[in-house]
Amino acid sequence: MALQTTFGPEDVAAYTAKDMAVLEGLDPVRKRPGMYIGSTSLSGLHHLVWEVVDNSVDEAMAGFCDRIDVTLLTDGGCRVVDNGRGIPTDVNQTYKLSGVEIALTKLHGGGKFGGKGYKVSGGLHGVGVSVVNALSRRLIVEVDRNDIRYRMEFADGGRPQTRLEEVGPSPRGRRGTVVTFWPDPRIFDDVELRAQTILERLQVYAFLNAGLEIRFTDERPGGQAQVFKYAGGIIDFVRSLNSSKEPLFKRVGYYADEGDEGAAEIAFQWNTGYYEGVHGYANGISTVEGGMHIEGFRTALTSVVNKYAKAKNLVKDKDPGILGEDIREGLTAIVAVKLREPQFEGQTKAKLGNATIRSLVQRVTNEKLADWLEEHPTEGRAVVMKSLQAARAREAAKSARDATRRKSALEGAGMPEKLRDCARGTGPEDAELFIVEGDSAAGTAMDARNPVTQALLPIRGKILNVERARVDRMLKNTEIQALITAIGASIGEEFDVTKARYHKVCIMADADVDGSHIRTLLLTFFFRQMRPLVEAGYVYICQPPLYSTLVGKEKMYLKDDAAKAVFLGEHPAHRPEFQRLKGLGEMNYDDLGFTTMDPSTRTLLQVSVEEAAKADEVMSILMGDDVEERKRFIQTNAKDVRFLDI
Ligand code: 0RA
Repeated sequence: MALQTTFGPEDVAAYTAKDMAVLEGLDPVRKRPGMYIGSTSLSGLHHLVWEVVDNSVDEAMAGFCDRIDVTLLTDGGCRVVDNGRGIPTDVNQTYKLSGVEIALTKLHGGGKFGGKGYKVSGGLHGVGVSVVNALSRRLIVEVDRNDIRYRMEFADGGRPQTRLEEVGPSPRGRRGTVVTFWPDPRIFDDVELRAQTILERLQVYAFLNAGLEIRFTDERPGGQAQVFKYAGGIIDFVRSLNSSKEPLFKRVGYYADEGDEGAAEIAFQWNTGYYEGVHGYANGISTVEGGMHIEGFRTALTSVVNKYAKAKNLVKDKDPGILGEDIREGLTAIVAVKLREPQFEGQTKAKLGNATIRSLVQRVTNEKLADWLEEHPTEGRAVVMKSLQAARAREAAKSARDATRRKSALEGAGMPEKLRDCARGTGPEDAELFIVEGDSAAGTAMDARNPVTQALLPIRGKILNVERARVDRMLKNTEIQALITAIGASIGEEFDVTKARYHKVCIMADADVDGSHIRTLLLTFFFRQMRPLVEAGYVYICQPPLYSTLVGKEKMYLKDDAAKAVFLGEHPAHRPEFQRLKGLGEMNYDDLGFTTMDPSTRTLLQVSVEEAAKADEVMSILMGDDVEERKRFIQTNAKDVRFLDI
């Protein structure tokens, strides 16, 4: 932050005309606000808050401040109070201005001087509070230093309304700075600060500065108040990010170190999911585009875990090689670095460019992560096992892709032999694929379908069952390969939903436990290998009825027990003669067509991503390596899965 206004004797001596040139007035800021805060829309408006808070956070990072209060006032103002050292109030001999006036009315060219350690930080552009002043219709700064309270007021984009005045004694023992500002409506499209935006940012600041207490109060009508304080810092951050997920192990790993290049602090924990959540920060600023710190972390992580796996004999010769992406599946981590002159690059200036920090993070991770794994063998083993599973799934996906590619190369645009395709007079929008469990059901469905728009792909449920299909094994299954070819849009990262040959892919399985197992398997497969198909809303579940009954001469179908109960409620005089439709194969083609396939009478359930994800979760528990977890799951969900062969 370019708010270095410490004017000790040595600084004054070091000052030259060249340094003076870096200080200018605020006119350029009002002329081109976008240059300083990015925009004059909401993001620019909030930049004012970040700019002020960053200064207080700098004080905290330098070890002089442990509490920051941010308050949104009813009149549209924003107040930031800290208990840091307070902006210097003495007069600088070179400029003949107080430190406060310099900080609030002069632009700093970013030249940082003095200071040991890494107390540089803050403002994305290093612009400082003077920019906030320039873009406010009113601003008041109050400083408590040496038991004296100082005050100075500005208006209309930073014009002093008072001198820096001593307004009385400080409240007992109080030290620090208060900045209150009112954004200028002549600059911003909208001057209403958003509580949620500010809250989220403040929470991150609190996570990144262990022990720092940040209070937020929205005094506007209906506003809320919150306190953030985390003794565990980024350890608590990782725990919170994983709180909605299922951690692979309880402990959150942590290591930190520093060198000439700067300091690095890393916290990590895996969850049982498949996403990578590695978040980088440089001097408290989020680097969503990544950068050198993230590169260093990834490189070392891959090497450390591979070395560990070999050293502990956790991988066998036949196992696939573990890549970085395999290790990062389900990893939640915070990589926070501090350095002297962060270079922010990239589209949104959110990528850290300093190459020295890459070697720092890499070296620290190589040493300390290796130590951590040595000290935590249970966790280390879990990480290697999860990475191996990811590697297997990745390799299986690749060979499945290759196999389908080879096939289509050999057979032209050849479709699987089992597929009973539709005539597809129109495009894929109207084409439907029914994945049918069992040969006899497929026979009935052949008679019931509309051959112009409805295709059939019979699947033998048994095969999937027997193989206890984990996704990697599933991909080797010929039926699944037929499915991939039939849909025609590849899988995994190469999946291209615009190539899908059907815009309705309907899973048709019996309404019993086996049927539910196959549904779960297929949903897992779609979720992991064809997610855009689910996201597009192209995946459906057929709802074949469980019962039929006669009302007079007319046959009625009832989906399930609930539907039966409703029916009995509505027909109290009905003689309880219900036919239980055991399987799809037992229905005649009329019934199947009417209840399940005919668009004008059927019930189809569209699958949401959440549902597919849920299926995937159930699957990973049922098929995973954790026997204890599987037992627990089966006990708590006994009603649904007790007949499953596991
Ligand atoms: C320059 C030098 C010193 C502190 C600050 C600026 C400072 C600025 C802000 C803005 C909001 N809160 C702040 N707190 C401190 C160091 C002063 C010293 O050496 O005593």
